[in-house]
Amino acid sequence: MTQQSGTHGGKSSSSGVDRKTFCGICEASCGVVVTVAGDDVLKIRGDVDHPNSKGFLCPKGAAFGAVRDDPDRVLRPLQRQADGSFLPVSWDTALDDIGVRLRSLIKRHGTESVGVHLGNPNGWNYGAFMWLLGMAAALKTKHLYTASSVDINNYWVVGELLYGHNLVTPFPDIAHTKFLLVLGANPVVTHGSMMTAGRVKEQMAAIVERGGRVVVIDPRRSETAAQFEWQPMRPDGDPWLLAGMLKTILDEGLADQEALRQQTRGAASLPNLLKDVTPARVAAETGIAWADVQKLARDFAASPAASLYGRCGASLGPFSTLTKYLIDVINIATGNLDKRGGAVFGQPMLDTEAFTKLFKSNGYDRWRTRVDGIPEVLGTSPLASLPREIRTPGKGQLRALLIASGNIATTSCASGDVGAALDELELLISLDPYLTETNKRAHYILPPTLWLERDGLPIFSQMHAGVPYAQWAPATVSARGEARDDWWIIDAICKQIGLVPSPSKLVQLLGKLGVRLTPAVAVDLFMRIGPAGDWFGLRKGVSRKKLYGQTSGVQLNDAPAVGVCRRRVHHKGGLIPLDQPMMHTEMARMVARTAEDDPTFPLRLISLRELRSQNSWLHNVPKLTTGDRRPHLRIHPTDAKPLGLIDGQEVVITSHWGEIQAPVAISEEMMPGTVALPQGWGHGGGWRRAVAIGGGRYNDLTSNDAAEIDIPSGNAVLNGLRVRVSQACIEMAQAS
Ligand SMILES: Nc1nc2c(c(=O)[nH]1)N[C@H]1C(S)=C(S)[C@@H](COP(=O)(O)OP(=O)(O)OC[C@H]3O[C@@H](n4cnc5c(=O)[nH]c(N)nc54)[C@H](O)[C@@H]3O)O[C@H]1N2
Ligand SMILES: Nc1nc2c(c(=O)[nH]1)N[C@H]1C(S)=C(S)[C@@H](COP(=O)(O)OP(=O)(O)OC[C@H]3O[C@@H](n4cnc5c(=O)[nH]c(N)nc54)[C@H](O)[C@@H]3O)O[C@H]1N2
Ligand code: SF4
Ligand SMILES: [Mo]
Repeated sequence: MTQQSGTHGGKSSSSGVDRKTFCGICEASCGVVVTVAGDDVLKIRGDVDHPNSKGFLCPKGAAFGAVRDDPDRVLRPLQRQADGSFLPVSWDTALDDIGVRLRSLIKRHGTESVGVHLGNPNGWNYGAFMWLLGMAAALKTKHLYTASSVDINNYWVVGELLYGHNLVTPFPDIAHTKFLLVLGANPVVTHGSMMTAGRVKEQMAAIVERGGRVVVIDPRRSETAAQFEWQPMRPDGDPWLLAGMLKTILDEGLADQEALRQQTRGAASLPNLLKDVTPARVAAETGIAWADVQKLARDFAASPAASLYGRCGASLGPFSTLTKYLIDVINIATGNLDKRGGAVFGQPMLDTEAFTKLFKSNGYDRWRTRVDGIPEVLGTSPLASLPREIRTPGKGQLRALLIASGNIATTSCASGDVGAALDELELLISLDPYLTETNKRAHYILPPTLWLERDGLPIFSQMHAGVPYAQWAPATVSARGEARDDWWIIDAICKQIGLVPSPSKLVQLLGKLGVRLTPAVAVDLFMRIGPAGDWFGLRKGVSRKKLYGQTSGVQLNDAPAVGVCRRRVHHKGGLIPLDQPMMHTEMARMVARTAEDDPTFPLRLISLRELRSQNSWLHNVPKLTTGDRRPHLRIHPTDAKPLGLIDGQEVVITSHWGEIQAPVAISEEMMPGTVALPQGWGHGGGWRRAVAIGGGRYNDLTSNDAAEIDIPSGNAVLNGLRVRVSQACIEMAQAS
């Protein structure tokens, strides 16, 4: 089989040829123009013709040529030796040996002993995404893990509960809103998550310019909070704040009864849900005066077009499903769902909801995990359970794992435990361009192409695009070394064990008869019969061929359609069922939980994302790692002073579960009592610059205890950790 590639009619410029695609690093999926000479990437700049990003580019996208040409990049399959070192081997040797090992393992323990993990970069790698899910389906394994369980499982659960499909996730119509309420998100740095809004900083500034407001609720005066109205709040105060706001809206008759009648059923249950939410408790849990909570609720309800938006800060606490439920209920109850300038439904080029429904991949709690009994979400198990699934004997014990673009020994909760558990696997295969702290434990590291080197379709970003658009661009440069598209590698591994990676019985059968689809053909077929498709020439619409000819993308609409709620809700009658027994249970659990201060762990730790980093990677790029890039612990002067800390001093951070070191940065950007540390650092393996930078690994402080996660969704708790901070030298002296 050959790798997929396409012709790319680029414009010549004096020093090379310009080719268009989109940046495959984060959800913004900015359109880019890549200047190529021969096979060299000379320059990457923003594409002014892109319907969403309109020429924007951040430092990460601009520097990506250095990742492609990184001297530390893995360019041949690597096989681990007895002494832990790696030797390059041929593809045939690697694949044949993987085949032998997998066949033996499956013979002894069945296909359910083999697992698959999808890390974050699969979101810009549609072929890998489909083939990995297809592989898990063909294996009939419950060991399907994704980065979603340390990120966004709460969204997927609430999507299923409220709208009847995990992937239905309304997002702010930022171009038209008059009031954007941001709960635990920092789009000025992260460029938007579950909200693909090009030039997001400018679009937020425009809200204020047209007389509206942007209010940011965050324990840290983040880069976003610093530019707009900042309301500090204690970590994990989110569900309390929202419950207090909803209570105010209902008690004061501010709810939009007509919207509730038109869009929902079960609204009468809401007062009962909030019966134990008292002003005093809300104020204590959030650190925000009750009068201010009430004012926020009134202002939000009074706005002609408001949207409440929460992301990682509201997704990685102990009650994240309840939090996301309350976010949506407030949007709905104030009449802002499915309204211009409110929270809108996406209008994708590719109907991912129909696609997943066709193969029954969407769903919630259709089964529970073997060891911890956690409900499945979209057919996946949570990363928190992974080490226990590896270690707990019995039928279905996880013995072999294929990880594609995941660095879970850093990014998953209890990262130290994850690393140690991976060592216990009979077979670990990693698809990654680098030798990381995760895959240094692998038996094989297989080199993938990167986004510039493969064709691209923004499969994930298109679901939440502020300006609906379609784009599909061919590869801009050829693969380096012996790198292969991830999907090709997955397909080759599946062939070794006689599987066709697909959830479709028909496709599996065809594959066994020798007709193997490529992801491009499968997606093109589906897209052409979909909402934006050309129905094979029967109407004006998109196809791969057409999009390849317009590599900046095609705008499908000025803004996502509104007034579509009934059609977009998959529940019977198109009504949103607001009465959710599980949310009553969660509320009771939250109310019963006493948040007593623990003097031995007086501070609360939250995660921090940086402009020149992407989760746990891009840390080997010189241009993105100038200056002192060690992760610094941000601490308020009033917390630093009694500890006798001075700026830059090394401290020990201790949680219930671990201990790491970091230099401090004393800053008033923190709310007193709260400290913040960049996540994704503390590298090992063969990315030399990243390893040399060093730094503490945030998730060595987090827990994967089944009681410490968000119970309904299995989402990890990574923010709001109770910690203590002490001077490194004093701690060391005590230890000796
Ligand atoms: N530059 C850059 N961009 C990225 C990434 C990156 O690593 N770097 N990662 C990408 C990924 S995978 C994702 S998911 C998105 C995430 O996108 P965002 O959610 O916008 O990113 P975070 O920086 O995690 O924002 C979380 C905010 O919540 C605050 N916070 C922490 N705890 C709490 C809390 O308990 N309550 C409230 N209200 N706030 C809290 C933090 O201080 C922070 O400002 O970003 C994406 N974009
Ligand atoms: N403490 C704390 N931890 C967090 C978070 C937090 O806010 N705080 N955020 C969480 C979130 S939101 C997320 S999404 C996860 C992200 O965590 P992961 O899913 O682990 O993702 P990344 O760190 O972005 O990248 C993982 C790997 O993908 C590789 N890679 C890049 N491109 C490709 C490619 O095209 N193909 C292949 N095969 N590999 C590729 C990179 O080299 C890297 O090693 O981290 C989570 N962890
Ligand atoms: S914002 Fe995201 S998509 Fe845009 S250039 Fe930066 S990393 Fe790439
Ligand atoms: Mo994420």
